[in-house]
Amino acid sequence: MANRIDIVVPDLGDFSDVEVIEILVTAGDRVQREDGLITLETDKAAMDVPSPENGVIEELTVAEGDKVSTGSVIGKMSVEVGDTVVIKPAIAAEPTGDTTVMVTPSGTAKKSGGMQTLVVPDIGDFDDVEIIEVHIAPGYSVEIEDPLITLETDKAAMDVPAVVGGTIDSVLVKVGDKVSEGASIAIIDAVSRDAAHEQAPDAVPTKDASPAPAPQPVEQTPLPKAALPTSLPAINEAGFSRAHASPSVRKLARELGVDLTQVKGSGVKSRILHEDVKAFVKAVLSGQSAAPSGGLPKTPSVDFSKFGEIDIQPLTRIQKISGPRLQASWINLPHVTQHDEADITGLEAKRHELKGPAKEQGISLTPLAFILKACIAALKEFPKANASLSDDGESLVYKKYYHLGFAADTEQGLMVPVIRDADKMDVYELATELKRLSAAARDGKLKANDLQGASFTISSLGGIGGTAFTPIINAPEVAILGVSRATIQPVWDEKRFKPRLILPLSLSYDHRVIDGAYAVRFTTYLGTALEDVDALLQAIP
Ligand code: CAO
Repeated sequence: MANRIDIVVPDLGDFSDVEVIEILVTAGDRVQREDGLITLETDKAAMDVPSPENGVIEELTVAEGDKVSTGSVIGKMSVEVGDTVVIKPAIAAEPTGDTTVMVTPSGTAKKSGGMQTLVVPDIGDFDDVEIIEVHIAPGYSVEIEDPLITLETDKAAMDVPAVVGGTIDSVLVKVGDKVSEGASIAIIDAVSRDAAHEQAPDAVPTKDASPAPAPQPVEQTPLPKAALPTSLPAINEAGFSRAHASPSVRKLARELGVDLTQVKGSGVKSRILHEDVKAFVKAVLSGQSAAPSGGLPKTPSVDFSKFGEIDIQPLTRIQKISGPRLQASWINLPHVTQHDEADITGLEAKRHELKGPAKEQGISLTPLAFILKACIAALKEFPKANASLSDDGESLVYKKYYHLGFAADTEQGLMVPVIRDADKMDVYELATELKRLSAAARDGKLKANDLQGASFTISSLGGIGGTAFTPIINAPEVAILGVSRATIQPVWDEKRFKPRLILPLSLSYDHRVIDGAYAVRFTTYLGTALEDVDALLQAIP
């Protein structure tokens, strides 16, 4: 037996006469409690009205463009007896979980740009609302309306978007903080609104808006057409959170495994609608649309709690961004790793001599500064290692600059700051830059520019240990040098074994660009350069 009940718009807080912008269900649809039924939008918010119960929609009495307020009847549904048939007119009484409110504050940006504080806008009746997600970090580029943080009360989750575009200078909140209207979220180095308008006249962010700068400057290279799979690409978490879509569309996309950054929105202001998500899935499955990555067999999904106690910790934002990029490089580039060794006995003797005086000047002279210097020499001799493949894969782009990235281990995850024009620096300057950038990485103070434009990368695990490893190339670069811990080894000098300090080197290279002979010539040259410490110490060539 079924009961027929009215579907009523719950408490909308201060809003009334709110426009219906999307109808999410039709008569005959079976829905679960909290499924979105219609989407409403005010000048400050987009919100889904959730189903009050499990049941079947009998009719909807509203259409897109209609205006509704708290208590408006929007349709009827039949609810199975046995289910609680209690309609709670106030959303306040019922946690909705799925009700996301996109709050668009009415704040304005200073015309001239400059440092500005981003604050929590009017969020209706809510106070002391918990931050459940922080979408930004120092150095991130944001566009107007990009989400900064997500707040959650017992009745709603809401994104707080940027009112001005620019580069985040510092973030003043963290997950778990409680905030109210007017609380400071972040300091932004704003671009002027005029400038933003020049790029996007209606100031509406599009899905093509430039994403936040990545901690690793790795571009995702599409698979060749012939290899395109007919399954869905992996979700790009960074882009997903920026997509212009209502909560129920996001939920649908999550359920179907659709990456919203790949979907073209056909709604108002390019909003992604349910139909867009469904059309995208159909197109991919029918092979009409090319999924840019993915299509790989999935690893098994395991309920670990069946085997013992577990603790689930969310990935950091940096891990969420760098993970797919590392995977893209690993999948798209044919990696080969050349292992080699360099005798750095002389280099270390000299470094120990210079270390003390350098320290007095505040310079920490580690072996890495010398390795960077030797790499510059090797890159000049073997320019393919400093090149990239062109987008069409038909030519090589040789770079006349030497911007060296180096992997830095931080609490938030792996970051790759870039030493610009490293060829113009001596070992002391390189050591100074290493220290400055690795400290900035660990303190979350890197600027977008510090993370971009590397032409070659070094990943040194020498301070920690290890004998060899296979670093993943920071695509679109074509090579990366891994450095492990130097150890004393017996070396035969035709008469006897001598104790020498041997540094393990591991050069991963893109085999489309560099072949084995070129790679081993590179590492041999690098080893020779590391043995000639006096040449490395010479002033800038
Ligand atoms: N062999 C032996 N000792 C080494 C060495 C090597 N290859 N490299 C560094 N050391 C020594 C240094 O000399 C220093 O000792 P002293 O103070 O006595 O001179 C000590 O180890 C610590 O060095 P460091 O790690 O603090 O400094 P660094 O300049 O070598 O490295 C940085 C800086 C940022 C690269 C490093 O701190 C770091 O984060 N490394 C991890 C990189 C990483 O995670 N790579 C993996 C990427 S893939 O997941």
